[in-house]
Amino acid sequence: MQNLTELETKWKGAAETAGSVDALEAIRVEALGKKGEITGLMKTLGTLAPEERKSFGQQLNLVKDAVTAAIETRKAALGDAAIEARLATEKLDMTLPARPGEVGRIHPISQTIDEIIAIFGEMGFGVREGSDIEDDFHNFEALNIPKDHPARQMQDTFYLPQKPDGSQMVLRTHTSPVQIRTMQSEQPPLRVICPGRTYRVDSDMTHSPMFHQVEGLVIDEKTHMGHLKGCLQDFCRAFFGIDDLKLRFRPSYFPFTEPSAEVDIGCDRSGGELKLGQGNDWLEILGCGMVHPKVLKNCGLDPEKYQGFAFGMGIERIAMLKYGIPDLRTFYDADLRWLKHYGFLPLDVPSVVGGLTR
Ligand code: 2NL
Repeated sequence: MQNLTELETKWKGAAETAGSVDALEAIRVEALGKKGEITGLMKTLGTLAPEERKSFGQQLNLVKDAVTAAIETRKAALGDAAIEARLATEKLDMTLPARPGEVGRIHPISQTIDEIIAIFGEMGFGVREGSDIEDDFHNFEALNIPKDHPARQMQDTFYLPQKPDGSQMVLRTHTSPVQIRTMQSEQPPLRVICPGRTYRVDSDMTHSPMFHQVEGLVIDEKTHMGHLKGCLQDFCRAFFGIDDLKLRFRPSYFPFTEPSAEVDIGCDRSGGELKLGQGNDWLEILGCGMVHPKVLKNCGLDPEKYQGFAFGMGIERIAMLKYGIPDLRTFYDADLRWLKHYGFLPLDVPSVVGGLTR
């Protein structure tokens, strides 16, 4: 069995001597991230005999708490020092004119959102936006996500401090609350897409605690799965600019849709690089389904009269695929050289007529 004292000493030592916020974050991921050493040991608890599991589990939790505390302490110290250093050295004169010949760039996330809006706009969809801070009802309850659902756990959702009545607001974990509010305040027929920022407690190479999503919602009296398939097929073909792109609808599960499906697009991985629209492989790009009758009811719509479909996708992911951006984390670095390479000129306004791709 692992020597837990050594484990604690090792990671506390690493945290206390970390030389930068980045180095400290790397240590956190190695120790406590989804694939971290301590997290790995947590996962082995299930294989132990009950007696052993209890005592080892308790000790391991103490180690986890101690390492977490050491990281937090070091983070505070490094953070203060880093801010002081930046304040002392970085002064920007915001009144200076732009350099002649230099043009600002549109961030690939903004460009991708504008492209999605242009495609769905052409199909008759409107755009709705909401607040990043939501209540439990609009983010979870109305969506038929039960109280004990894993998505609600502290590890997945950012909770705001408790209010006097005991309730807690959350940073929205998807843009669905915007659609819930649309169903509550507008009458069908509805055709809307909801792009925006979303938040989950997750940070590693392929996950950012803040990311972007777009969700879509269509509600009418006779809207069916055929409309869903046609709509998403037209979208994918227009977005990736591939007229004969193949789609596969794979049965899946979401609490808010029934039936539910995940959509894969055809791709080729044989040559070591990924080619969309060729070959015999599949790549998952979005989730969808027919809005659950309970969700309609929760929004005050009569499920006997109305039905419809919804879908959701991650914007970073489809932007990376379309524009060949290899690393998720670079989206948020505000690196001007990166922006000059991957960014778009202000006059590159997406429109379906002009063709969306450059
Ligand atoms: C995914 C899957 C999905 C929805 C989102 C939705 C919203 C309402 C009612 C019913 Cl208000 N459904 N949204 C439905 C299916 C899938 O997202 O993979 N997103 C990244």
